[in-house]
Amino acid sequence: MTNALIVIDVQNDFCPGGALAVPQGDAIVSGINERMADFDTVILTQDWHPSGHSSFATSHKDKAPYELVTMPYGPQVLWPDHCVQGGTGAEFHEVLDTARADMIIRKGFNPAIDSYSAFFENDQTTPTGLEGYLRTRGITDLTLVGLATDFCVNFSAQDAAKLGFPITVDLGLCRAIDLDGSLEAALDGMKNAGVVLKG
Ligand code: VGL
Ligand code: ZN
Repeated sequence: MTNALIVIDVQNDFCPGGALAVPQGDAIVSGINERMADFDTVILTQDWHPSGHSSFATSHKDKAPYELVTMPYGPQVLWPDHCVQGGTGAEFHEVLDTARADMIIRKGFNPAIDSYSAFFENDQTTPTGLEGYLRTRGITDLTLVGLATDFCVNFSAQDAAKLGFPITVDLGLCRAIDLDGSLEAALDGMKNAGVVLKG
């Protein structure tokens, strides 16, 4: 058995003071660093959008952040501009121990498609390459932590379960955005998908 800790989007824009701040998003960072020692490998994901990305409300006429639109691939929440490639908001939180990571996977770089999941873009078809990385390295067991519980952690966890990986989400090391009941829906969805919820 080879296990991996996958740390989802612990970036400045998702922490207090950032463009899409998750309440207490920074409170999990030192705990995540401590957990790294329990894993064979550590993987970080980095939300990484070009400016003018289609998930930004500013890219849509007469739309405000947190409104829902229909994209060719399905419903999409519109967000404040965040995690713009090369900007400080896209950098990892300064306390995160990035040196322990074997792999950093970027996502959301396709201008036309958002990517909550570390495995597939929001069309649920275009792979990020993470599955191939895990399989070719013989990594079998996954634990997810990070931001945000109800979006990128949720979609990543459900995709991992669909791909057949044993997957645990350590909720004590995650924080949620919680838009209109999205946290409860995410917890139900993960449970139904066979994700083990811890903490
Ligand atoms: C995320 C909204 C937009 C996340 C990323 O990391 O959960 N949420 N982009
Ligand atoms: Zn994003």
